[in-house]
Amino acid sequence: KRSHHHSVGLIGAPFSKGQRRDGVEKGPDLIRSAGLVEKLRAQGCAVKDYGNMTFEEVANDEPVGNVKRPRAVGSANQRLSAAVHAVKNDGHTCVMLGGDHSLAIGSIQGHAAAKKDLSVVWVDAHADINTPLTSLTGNIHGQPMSYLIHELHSKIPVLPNFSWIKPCVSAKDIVYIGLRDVDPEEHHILTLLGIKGYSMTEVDRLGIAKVMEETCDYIFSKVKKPIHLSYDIDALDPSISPATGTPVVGGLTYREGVYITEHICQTGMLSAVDMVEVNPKRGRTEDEISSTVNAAVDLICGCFGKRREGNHSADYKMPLP
Ligand code: 6HN
Ligand code: MN
Ligand code: MN
Ligand code: MN
Repeated sequence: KRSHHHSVGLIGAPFSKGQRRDGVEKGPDLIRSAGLVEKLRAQGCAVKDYGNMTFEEVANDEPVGNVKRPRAVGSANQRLSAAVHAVKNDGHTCVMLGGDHSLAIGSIQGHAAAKKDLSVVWVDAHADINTPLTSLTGNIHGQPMSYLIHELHSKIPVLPNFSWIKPCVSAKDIVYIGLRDVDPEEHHILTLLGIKGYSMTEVDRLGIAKVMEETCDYIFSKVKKPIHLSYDIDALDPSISPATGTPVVGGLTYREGVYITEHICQTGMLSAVDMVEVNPKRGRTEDEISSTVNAAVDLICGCFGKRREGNHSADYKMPLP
C-alpha cells in the first residue's frame, strides 16, 4: 500500500514574537531532541534537516494600533517564506517546527510561491483569522490567516515589514478542525466567507473518521491541490499537550489528533506541515513537557507513514532457521 517513500525537509523556526510568552522558541530543539529525525528515518523517510533559522533583533518595534511586534514578525516571516520556498524547490515535503503560529504566514506564503494553488487544513483550538483591526489581544499568532486569504485583502491595513505578503489562499480552500475558542469577530469572518470548519461539536457529532472523509472530499472536490497542514499543538486536549501558550479544555484526544495525520498522509497530497506552539515554559512538570513534545513528534510521524497497525519495509525478509 505504501510504496512511495517520503522526502522530508525540516526547518526550525525558534521565533516567539507573535505572542507574549517566551519559551515557544525552544520548540524546534525540543522536538528534535525527542528523536524526530531518527524516528522519521526509521520509518523509511529520507530527511534533510536544514537546521534552525536565526532571527535578528528588531529595534523600536512599537505597536501599530493594537498590533504587537509587527516589524519582527514581518521580517521573520519574510525570511521563513524564502526558506520554505527553497525546501519545496529542493523537492521535499516541508516540515516547519515553530515557534508560535504567526509563522504560518511565512510558511504558507513560501509554500504557495513554490506550488501556486494550495489547500490549507488548519488544526487548532483557535481560528487565527483576526485581522489587525479585529484582534483584541494584538498578538499576531491570532491573525496569520487574515493576511493570506484573498477575500480579506481589502480589510488588512498596511503594517511595517508586511508589504511582501501577497494573499495566496482562497476561502474555499481552507478547512478548520478542532475549533473551540473563536472570538466573535473571527466567527463573523468565518461565516461571512463561508469557510469550512469542523469545530469540536462536529468532531463529537460525526466522529473524526467522518470529519476527515468530508474534509478530503471538500478540498479535492475540483482539483487535487497540494495540502498545507498547519497543526497547532493546542488543538489537542490540554490533558495531552498542556505545555502550550493558550490551552483550551475540551480538545482532540491523542487518537483523534493522530488519526488526522494518518488520513492526510493517505491522500498522498501532503506538501507542507507546520507544528507550532509547543512551549516548555508553560509545562508545570517534566511529564507535562514530555507529553506535549512527544505528541508533536507522533503527529509528525503520522504525517509520513507511521501506522498504528504497524509498519514494515518492502524489502524485509524473515530470518530462516
Ligand atoms: N494561537 N483569538 C485569540 C487572539 O489572541 O487573537 C487567541 C489566539 C491564539 C493563537 O493559539 O495560535
Ligand atoms: Mn494557532
Ligand atoms: Mn491555538
Ligand atoms: Mn504516505
